Amino acid sequence: MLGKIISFEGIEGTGKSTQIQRLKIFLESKNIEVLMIREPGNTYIGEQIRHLLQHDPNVHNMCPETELLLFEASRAQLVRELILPALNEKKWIICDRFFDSSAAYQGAARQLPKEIVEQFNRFAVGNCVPNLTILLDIDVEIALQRLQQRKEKKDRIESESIEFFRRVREKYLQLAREESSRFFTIDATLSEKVIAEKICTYVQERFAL
Ligand code: Z5A
Repeated sequence: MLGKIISFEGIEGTGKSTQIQRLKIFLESKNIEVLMIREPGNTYIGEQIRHLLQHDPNVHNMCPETELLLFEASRAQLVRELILPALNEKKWIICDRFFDSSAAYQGAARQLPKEIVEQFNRFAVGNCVPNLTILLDIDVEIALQRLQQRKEKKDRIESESIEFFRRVREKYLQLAREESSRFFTIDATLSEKVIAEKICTYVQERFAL
């Protein structure tokens, strides 16, 4: 049997990184080997692309088409260099974002054609579709308040308008309705502990751990 892929999605500040750490500890307590990845990034190529996409101070005018292709390039490399080998070793992969992020950010928020984004997503990942996608859903204003407490400077995508993030959130909710057997949606305003308990209970039951 191959390993499994669990992806986490949601707008920024929903607590993905926090919950991923907790799920990793839970899975390891069941003697499951876990590989954690984040998009974009992880491979050498992916980290160079992450810098270009988010932090390079010389990037001011990236067009949506380029943005999509860069996310997909990072993803294609990640799948072949890390995810497929780990699945073959029966590891479970926890992804901090995967192709649904492109549907939400580049498709819905940047308003690139849905069909094009879907085609590029398929091209980048091949058969690597998550067994489960956990959507941490939160009101955009609350997520942005959480992020304001951070000291770091906002990156290029974080600097987008509130309307942009509303479109991202709506798209995630739509995907969760359309693919209800893959998605598990959680109210991210609950406490960290309660969210973690809900996720671990769900994963335990779903995969009969
Ligand atoms: N992007 C894209 O456009 N297209 C794509 O295909 C892909 C990505 C793959 C990657 O950002 C950016 O790339 C992202 C989408 C875009 N940009 N935006 N905007 P990233 O990797 O730098 O960051 P992120 O994925 O958006 O996540 P984040 O900022 O690290 O947030 P988070 O992981 O969801 O949340 P957190 O760090 O766990 O928690 C945030 C804060 O809330 C922190 O202070 C916690 O202590 C607090 N927290 C966590 N849980 C709770 C609860 N339950 N209650 C109260 N407070 C909490």
